[in-house]
Amino acid sequence: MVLMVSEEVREASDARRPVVALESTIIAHGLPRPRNLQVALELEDAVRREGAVPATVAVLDGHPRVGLDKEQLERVANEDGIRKLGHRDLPLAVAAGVSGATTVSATAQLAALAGIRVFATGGLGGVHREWTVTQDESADLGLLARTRITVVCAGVKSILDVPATLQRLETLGVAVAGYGTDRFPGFYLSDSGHPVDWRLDTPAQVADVMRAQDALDAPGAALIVANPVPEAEQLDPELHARVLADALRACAEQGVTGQSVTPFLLDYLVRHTDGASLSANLAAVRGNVRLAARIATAWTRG
Ligand code: PSU
Ligand code: MN
Repeated sequence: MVLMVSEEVREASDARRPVVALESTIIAHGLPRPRNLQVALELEDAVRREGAVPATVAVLDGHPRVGLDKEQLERVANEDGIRKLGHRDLPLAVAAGVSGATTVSATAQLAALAGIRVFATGGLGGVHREWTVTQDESADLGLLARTRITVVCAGVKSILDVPATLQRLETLGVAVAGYGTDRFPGFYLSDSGHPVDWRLDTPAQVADVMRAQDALDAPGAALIVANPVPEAEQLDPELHARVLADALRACAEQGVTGQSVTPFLLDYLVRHTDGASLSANLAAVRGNVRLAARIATAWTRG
């Protein structure tokens, strides 16, 4: 098997102790250096403090890895030329022997392969604005439509067309629930301005839904637990609207397309909000990681 699962993660899984998968694209391409390494370590620590085992996922020298040691995390954070790998890129990266950070889609696929059921990230990819022209829809959505995993996120990235993404998730049959809210969170913002149909308030309730997914033996699809960033830590909505409009304009003017769009927009927001978008992003991810660890704990107790 090409998949390399760390000893710590394998032991925890075998003993049915809680494990939380973490993606690495946010580390390599979503956050600025040197803060990114600190954040990677901090997120792993947050999972441990909740009594669960973190399993950061990446591909190193053609080996897909689930669970990284400190040196491997450092490579993801600092290595120049580390690629961004969606799930379609995995076989190509393995055969070529290259290294890359995994997006939500690639992480979910590898985590599921390793038998991990709970996964935390910042914001999901989705349908981009101007979709009718560019056809740019993140591969995250298609993969989540056929992977039985619970993803804790702060909604979808607000740089996207949020209502179109919610519609796609409905069409694809992916379950979505707000955590402690009936509003769909807006990544940097606590509320995207759109409602969600279902609300869950405790990790035990989330675990019940996961068990119901299994009991129904329905087609393998994800459960999205949309956990809002606390209002006190969100990005100022007015600043968000203004800078995002500028960022989208700059993206179009500079002809940025494909995989580069998301990192470009996230970086633009960091630079033009004086780091405020970074603080909101980090607050969201931290909250998601903690909640994911609690859900994984409730899940293993069932
Ligand atoms: N969440 C963040 N920052 C990120 C991402 C998520 O807070 O950088 C990454 C995830 O890995 C997600 C990817 O899968 O952005 C989506 O990229 P694209 O739109 O190219 O599919
Ligand atoms: Mn894209």
